[in-house]
Amino acid sequence: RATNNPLPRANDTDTLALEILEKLTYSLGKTTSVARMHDWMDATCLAVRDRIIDHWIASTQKVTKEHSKRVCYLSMEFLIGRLLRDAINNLGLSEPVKQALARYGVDLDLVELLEPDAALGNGGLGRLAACFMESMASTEVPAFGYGIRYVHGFFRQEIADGAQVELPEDWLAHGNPWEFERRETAYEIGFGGKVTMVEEPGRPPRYVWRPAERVLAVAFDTPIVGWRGKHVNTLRLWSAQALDPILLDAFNSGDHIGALLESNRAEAITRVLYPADSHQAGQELRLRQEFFFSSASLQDIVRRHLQTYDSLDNLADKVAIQLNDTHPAVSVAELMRLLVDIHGIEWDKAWEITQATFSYTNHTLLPEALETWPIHLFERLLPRQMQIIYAINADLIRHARLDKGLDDGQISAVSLIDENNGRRVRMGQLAFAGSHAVNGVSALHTELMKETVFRDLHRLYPERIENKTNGVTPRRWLFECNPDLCKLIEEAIGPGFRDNIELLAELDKFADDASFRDKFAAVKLANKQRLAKVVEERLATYVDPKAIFDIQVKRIHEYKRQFLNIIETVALYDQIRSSPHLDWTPRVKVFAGKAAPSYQEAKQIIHLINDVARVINADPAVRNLLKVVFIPNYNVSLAEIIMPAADVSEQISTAGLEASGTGNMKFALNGALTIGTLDGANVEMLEHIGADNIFIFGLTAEEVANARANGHMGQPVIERQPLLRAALESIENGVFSENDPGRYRSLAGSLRDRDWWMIAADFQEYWNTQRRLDELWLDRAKWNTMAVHNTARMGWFSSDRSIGEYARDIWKAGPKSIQAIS
Ligand code: 26W
Repeated sequence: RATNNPLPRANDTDTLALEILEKLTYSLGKTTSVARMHDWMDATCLAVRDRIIDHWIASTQKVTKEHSKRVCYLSMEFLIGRLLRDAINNLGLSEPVKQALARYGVDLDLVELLEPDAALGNGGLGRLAACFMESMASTEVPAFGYGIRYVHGFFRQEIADGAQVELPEDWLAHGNPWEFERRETAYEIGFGGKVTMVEEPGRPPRYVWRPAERVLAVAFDTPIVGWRGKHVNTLRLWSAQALDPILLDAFNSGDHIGALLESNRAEAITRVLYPADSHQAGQELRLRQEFFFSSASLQDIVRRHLQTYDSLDNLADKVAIQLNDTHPAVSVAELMRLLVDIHGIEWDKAWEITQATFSYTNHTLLPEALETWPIHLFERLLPRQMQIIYAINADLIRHARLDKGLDDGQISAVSLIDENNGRRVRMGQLAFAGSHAVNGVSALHTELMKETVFRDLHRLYPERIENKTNGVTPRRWLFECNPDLCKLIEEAIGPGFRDNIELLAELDKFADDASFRDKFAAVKLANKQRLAKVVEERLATYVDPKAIFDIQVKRIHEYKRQFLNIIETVALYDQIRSSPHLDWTPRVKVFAGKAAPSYQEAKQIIHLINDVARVINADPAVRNLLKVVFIPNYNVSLAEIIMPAADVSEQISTAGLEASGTGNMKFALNGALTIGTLDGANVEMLEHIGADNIFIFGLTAEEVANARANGHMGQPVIERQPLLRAALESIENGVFSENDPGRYRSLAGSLRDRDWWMIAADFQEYWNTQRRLDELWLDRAKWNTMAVHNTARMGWFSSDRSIGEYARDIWKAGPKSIQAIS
């Protein structure tokens, strides 16, 4: 029997030590005596990779043989982080690899730190895609992730004199041990040019697109291994290359620079990730990126399908394509082009296939983040896709008017073309129209989708919108980042939770067991000590691990309200100074996160946090009762240290604005208590964890909408609240920015004005809730009981559960056991 699958390898230390040595010798050309730490890192990755490949080949063969339906997850972002620990842990090799390296005097923990952190994403949406990839592998859903192989991922952040500085990120500089270049898997991607109609006797007219420009999309594959190595999926990222890398004519005639221009222009498409996660950049290059990876992925999907089946009629039975937000929404038009223009399928039939194949996830309702493209740009870059969008729109409008009786106003609301802002293509409506299922990412967000951005489309297609609440992978966000807690959990309830995370619920009964609680608290303290060490190393600031670690880490955005947090910090500082005799609970306020480079208000908030930190940390009057730290360059690897070290998790967005949040889940899973608003998935966390174990405050989404509609202003509220008033005055009078006293005048002014983010409106309740936490800290047994309840009740927020629901309700793919979940 021909198979390239070797016998299963032994998982003992001897075997691994030998394999790592072989990689060092024959793949890297180094001996143990000259090997540097990065050589050990490469050798370890390569040795572990071989074992993944064994499983990868087996998984691929099984899926092919069984003709299983595949999920294709199209995402402009995959915020992966490091992969070595994930791979070692999922393959059950943690101990043998550690021991094997120890034989050469090498520490696995230090080796892991040398792997670059793959930051091919901005924040929540990209990290969700990465968690989903891991969960699809772990739950054996056959899947391809499709995205872009950015040369430069999300920028590196430094803080200089309190302000954010952006530096280029260069994760590929020393090669990437996980990826395989597939030079044979390459597709031509066109841009611009003309569309002509070809008429042949006896046949309907055909449209032929002749692009003015073509670039090549080349596949790079990374295997994603699931829990216990049961299944391995592929993350396929596209890299742009010039079709003709150097123009030989120009080269030969001596124009050496000109000869390379084309390859530069082509390769620019995948050079850099756009660093804005809340504002549409509107740049032509961005639209090129979107079409580039959409078209490459669809050509790949269609080609692979036709390798097995002789027709595209059954495409939707064999592939489900998930659109991760609207970034790949042009796929709807591109698949129609492939089906109709290239494969000669009749329009209505093609539309049926398209709708049955696609589904779309919305991740934000913020109007400024909804993608629209000017018609003239779209038309110039993608002339045929523009025609197809017009045709889809005509069908949609005809249906709305004739079958559903919509009036002109309602028609203009559902139209794929926005006529009110200089004619633009609405990517959200396009994704909605082209999909059989559309989902939000938390219960609240899904309801708001129905009432706001998709109100009219929802009325037209009331069955289409459904909810799929986000989740996070417990492998990375509990097992790998908090091994000591897992050991403790296993001692209490046995190892079953590692295969079925909902079994964490059995931990609930240990919440009142004093000896368990103490051990739980001891693990938390050790994790806080580890974070304190990082803070000391990076900021030269001492923080006391015995104080409350109160942490807010996420992208910096006005709606996420880091500003509210820092105002409360300033108010607390004032109170400690004016009443030093009171019994204040020591607190460390930790912040981290990046601002989009062009988002001035967010950058000001970072500056303010750093200014406040400098003043408070240097003031002997607060006697270490309060410390403020902003840790630069927040990324996945830093999050893995932070999540296990939190006592308090700040999830304080203006209600109705945070679609779900996933950091909230990581914190609570690791035993932090949440202070948060009734927003996104916080609402469902409240339901699972129970009102006694979470600290909810503030206006509801409905109250926010009403306040805004009724012309809410901050000033009258500020007048009534002395704490807020004093804190705001000190910020706007330059107490924290003596060299530039006016620096925060406009930031503070925005609160006095319409207070759009309801910071003044929510301040007093936020303050009161923080003081309840202070008080609770004094009863440590009670605090720890609540912390245990948090960990015990967070199992439902596993991305395995999210993926199970997508598989069952939307994709109709994956193992029968998953599709049968209740
Ligand atoms: C066009 C610019 C742009 C780029 C990215 C606009 C919007 C985005 C993302 C959709 C923003 C994002 O990451 N949203 C977050 O998605 C997470 C995963 O569902 C949610 O948990 C967060 O609440 C949501 O803000």
